[in-house]
Amino acid sequence: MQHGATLDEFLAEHMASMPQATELHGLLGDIAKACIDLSDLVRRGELAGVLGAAGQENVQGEEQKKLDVIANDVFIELTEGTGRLAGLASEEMDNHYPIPEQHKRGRYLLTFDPLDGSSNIDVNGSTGTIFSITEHDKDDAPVDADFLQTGRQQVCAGYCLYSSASMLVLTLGNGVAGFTLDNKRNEFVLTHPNMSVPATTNEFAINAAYSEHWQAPVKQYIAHCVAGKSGPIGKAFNMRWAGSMVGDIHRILCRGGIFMYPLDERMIKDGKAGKLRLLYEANPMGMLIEQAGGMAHTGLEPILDISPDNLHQRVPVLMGSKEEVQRVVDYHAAHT
Ligand code: P6P
Repeated sequence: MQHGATLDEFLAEHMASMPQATELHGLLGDIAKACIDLSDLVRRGELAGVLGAAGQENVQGEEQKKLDVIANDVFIELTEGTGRLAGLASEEMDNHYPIPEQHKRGRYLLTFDPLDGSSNIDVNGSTGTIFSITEHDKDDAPVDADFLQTGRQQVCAGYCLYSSASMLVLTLGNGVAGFTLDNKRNEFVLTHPNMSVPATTNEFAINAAYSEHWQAPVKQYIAHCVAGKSGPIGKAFNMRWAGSMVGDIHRILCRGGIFMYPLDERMIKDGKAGKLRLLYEANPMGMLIEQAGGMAHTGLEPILDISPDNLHQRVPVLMGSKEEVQRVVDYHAAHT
């Protein structure tokens, strides 16, 4: 498929041989529409009156931004009545959102983080929407447990990055494609047909403010990175931390890197298994990274193999260039 094709044209060609293509193609069109609406709101910021706190907390106990709530509502409004979804679940809702009685239920479950990195929104930093699509192959309405599928069961995963350009990046299980929003046409246009993560890198992404809490394998790895050419890894490293997983993962899909949000002693004390959520952050991003030739791991197991316990389960996250992720996995093995 050539540069400049629209998302619609790309999906028509790539999904021609897929079963239920029409419904999934339509759902991706709905998601694209929601992302275009959000991109406009993010870009207009204060002019649209969407900055600042919403004055309430979400199920994670995190302060919600106005745009967290607005983004969640935009996705519900644009998808609940299309007959393509059996249900939705998101970071912003305690339980799943059932399709209202008056609407036909469809085949797919949409699990999403409506506005990832929302702490960046008031300072004009990168933010994004992350989405994961699985199937609900039962006649009855789904319950929360029906969303608890492994990352390997995703039929589609993607994100929309709201940054200097807005980009939709997705995988249907056969490679990763990136589309740039043409604001003049309000269309996503194919600009990155085959995104792939370089196997090697010299760039790591981690919030180094928490280094005192890291466990031994992570402390050892970062120490080896900053030891530079004379250190055990034998090369000088650079560091980036976007404060939004979408921003960091997009950079890694473009030029390589290793993204780390590991388990640390603070989390263990708080009874948490990590910071990032499995169903709507680690799984969709893990599918994209693996489809792009990278590696997605907790340090102890591949992320996509995890059987979820609950909608908002947290996991440690290491993902990106295979050589460095494997190195950190080896450091974990050496410490067990
Ligand atoms: P910290 C955003 O809140 C998020 O969930 C990810 O998008 C991002 O990578 C991470 O948390 C940032 O966490 O602790 O650096 O603010």
